[in-house]
Amino acid sequence: MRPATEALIVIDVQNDFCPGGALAVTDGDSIIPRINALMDEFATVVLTQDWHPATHASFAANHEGAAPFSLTQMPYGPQVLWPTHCVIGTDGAAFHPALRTDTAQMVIRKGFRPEIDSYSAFFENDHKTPTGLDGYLRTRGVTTLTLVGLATDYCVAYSALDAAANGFAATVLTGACRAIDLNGSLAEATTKLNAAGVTLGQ
Ligand code: VGL
Ligand code: ZN
Repeated sequence: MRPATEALIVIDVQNDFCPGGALAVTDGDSIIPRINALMDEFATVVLTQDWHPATHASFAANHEGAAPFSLTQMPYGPQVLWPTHCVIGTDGAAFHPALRTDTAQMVIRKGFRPEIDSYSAFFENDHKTPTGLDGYLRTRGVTTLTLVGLATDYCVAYSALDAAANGFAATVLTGACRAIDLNGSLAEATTKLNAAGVTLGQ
C-alpha cells in the first residue's frame, strides 16, 4: 500500500471511450485490468466521468454543418467538435462494466455545463472554473497523484498539467492510458507534460 498522501486518478473509463462506443479510443478497454489492479495500491481512488448534456457545445451535431473532429473557436479558445458522447444518464456515459468502482471514494463529473467543455479533472476548458477536485485532494492531505485512463492526449494530459500547475507531484502511467491521437495531439501532449514536470511512467 502506498502512503496516504498518494491518490490514483482514473480518468473517463466510460463505455463511449471504449470499443463500440461513440468516441471509441483504440484498445481503450485493454487498460482496465491494469487499472483495477492498481486500485489495490492506493488508499484514495478518484474516478472521473465525462458528463455532457445533449445540447453540449463540444458536439459537432450542435453546430450547423460541422464535421466531427473539426476545430472551432469558443470564447475560451480553440475547441475540437466531437461526435456526441457521454450524454448524461446514457449507457455510453456509464463506467465500463469491467472497471472496478467499489474502490472509488469520489467520482468527479465534468463537462456538464452546456457552453463549456471540460477535459481536465481540475478545471473546465476556460482554465478558470474549478471542479472542486483540488480542494477534495488537499483537504484529504494528498500531495502526489498517479493518473491513468482515457484519453492520454486529452483528458488525462489536461488533468496532469493542471495537477502539476496546482502543485501536485504528478505521474502519468502511459501503459495504463490510450490516446485518441488527432492531428499530432499525442506528441503535443507529451511535450507539454514533459515541460510541466509531469513524470511519464509505464
Ligand atoms: C475526452 C474528448 C472529449 C477524454 C472527453 O476523456 O479524453 N476527449 N471528451
Ligand atoms: Zn467529452
